[in-house]
Amino acid sequence: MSTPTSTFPAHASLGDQDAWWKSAVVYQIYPRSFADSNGDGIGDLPGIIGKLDYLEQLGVDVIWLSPIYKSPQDDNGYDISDYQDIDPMFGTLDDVDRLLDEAHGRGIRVVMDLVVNHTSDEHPWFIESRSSKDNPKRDWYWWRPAREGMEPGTPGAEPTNWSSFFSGSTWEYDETTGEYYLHLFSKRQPDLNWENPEVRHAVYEMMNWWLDRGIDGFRMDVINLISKVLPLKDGIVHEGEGRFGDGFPLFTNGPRVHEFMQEMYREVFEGRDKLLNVGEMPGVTIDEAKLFTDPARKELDMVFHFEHMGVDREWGKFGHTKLHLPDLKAILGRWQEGLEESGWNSLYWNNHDQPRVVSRFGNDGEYRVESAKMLAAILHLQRGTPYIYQGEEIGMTNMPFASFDDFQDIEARNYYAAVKETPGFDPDALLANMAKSTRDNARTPMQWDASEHAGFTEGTPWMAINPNYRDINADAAVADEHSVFHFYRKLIDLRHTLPVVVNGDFRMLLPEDERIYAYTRSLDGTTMLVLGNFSDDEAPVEIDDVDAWAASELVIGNYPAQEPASGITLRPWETRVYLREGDAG
Ligand code: TEU
Ligand code: CA
Repeated sequence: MSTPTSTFPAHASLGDQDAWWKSAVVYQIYPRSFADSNGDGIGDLPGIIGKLDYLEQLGVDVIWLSPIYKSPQDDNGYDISDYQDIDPMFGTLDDVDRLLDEAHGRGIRVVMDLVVNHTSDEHPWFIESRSSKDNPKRDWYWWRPAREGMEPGTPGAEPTNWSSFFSGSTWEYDETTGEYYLHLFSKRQPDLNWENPEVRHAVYEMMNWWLDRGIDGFRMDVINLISKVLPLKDGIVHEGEGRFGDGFPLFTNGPRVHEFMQEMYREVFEGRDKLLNVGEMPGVTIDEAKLFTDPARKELDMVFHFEHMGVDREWGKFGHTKLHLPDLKAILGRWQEGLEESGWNSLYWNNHDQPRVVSRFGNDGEYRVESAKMLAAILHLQRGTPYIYQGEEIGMTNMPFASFDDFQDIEARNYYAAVKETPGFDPDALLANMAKSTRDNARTPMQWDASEHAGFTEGTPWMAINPNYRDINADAAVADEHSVFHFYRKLIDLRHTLPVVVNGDFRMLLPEDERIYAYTRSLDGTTMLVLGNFSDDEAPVEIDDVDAWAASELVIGNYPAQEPASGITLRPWETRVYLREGDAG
């Protein structure tokens, strides 16, 4: 196997070579829906290799692969039964080696998804653990007897009253040994017991095996859930939650999580360089994120928080409300300010768990292209590392789901099964809400061209393809110099070439404006003004010395430049990015 010498670009903006990821852009691939090379309707590794030229043209520096390991696919691969082998549906370890060579040869690093809060129930570790109470691996998972005085297997007999992310209890009764095991997610995703040093060291050994194979880091799935408050106890029961209590505070950012992360660093990352390690952290706060990402603490490089992913939700995942822009600005502004001194932000609108941002926060009809570009500019020019989710760069939209049967995701299917029997259940209202926020929106196949099945597969796609693929596809985008794709390419280039984008101080403007998102970045006497109109209306930008800004250099925009009579009035979904010398703004 020829290993091309890797030519990782050292971008102009870098101060600290080890923090190369400060000027990098990451592209997330959901392999099952990215590109199918063998006609079985499921994306695979050879399919990804075939698209590396496209990703190189886009200009991304890293690809993050959602799990490709052996898995029964209960949660589309986030239920792993062998951490050191590839599920045949995606390919082989040789395919991984080829992907690494081909990506590295193009200056693109490869980060793998690490899912170690839980395994699949088909993992050999769990099969042993569940086999008997005195099996040596019994304590690799969380086993507990039924609640005192309760009949095992009956509702309420679970050891704690926690509810799962995927509905129902977090405990599954196992007849074999008459005890329950813990699963924060599906019952086929038993939680590993990180209190057990044998578990931790088995995980570190596997991580080292992957890094020795040549990968460039990890995206760590729900890594802030690995430490639970002991002893395990009930959560507070909130109004409307039925018999379930809120376990979230008892398993999120737990008492030993930093100890475990620092141990992981010592056992795995010490002495290695040029890696990118990002922790996915539901419920992480700014104060916690400062601890996780402070370089002096040797834990992680950055984290994904979820605060802005709840901004348009009244209650839970499927209770959608309209975006109130000041709320979004308050959240993202706080995170910019909170991590300015030490630590680092991840910047994202999309991933495989979230609906498509142009449908969620933009206008995916009349102003789909303008709003997709505006959203991209607002995100990418903040301080942090931007993440692009497959299809976001061509403005892919939510899917027009028409029935509960259209949902394939376990989160949506379990939720529907749990609520459809409740009194007053309104199927039409729930379907409308679920269609807007189900994770399925992110998992429809990538739209490559206008041919049958959007060029994703020669076979029958595992999931229906968005019918708008004839107009919205990568081929058309690459061919159109005014497309969302080329706008993303220019934003990525700005991050690679303008130090103010990487290291500039952030300042939010117009926090209360309900249509305009405005902020500045400033560094060494250069100031950048980033503007976005989150509305279908024209909107004036009422900031200090607006005329001076209007007369300054327009670095990027999504409308033809217009000569200002005076001031700045943004057109519907317009973004403008100005650059000035001098500490303006
Ligand atoms: O997601 C963690 C997580 O919290 C999500 O389930 C999120 O809360 C929810 O999807 C928001 O609607 C990670 C993975 O990204 C997700 O795909 C997995 O299902 C989950 O962990 C379990 O591994
Ligand atoms: Ca395939």
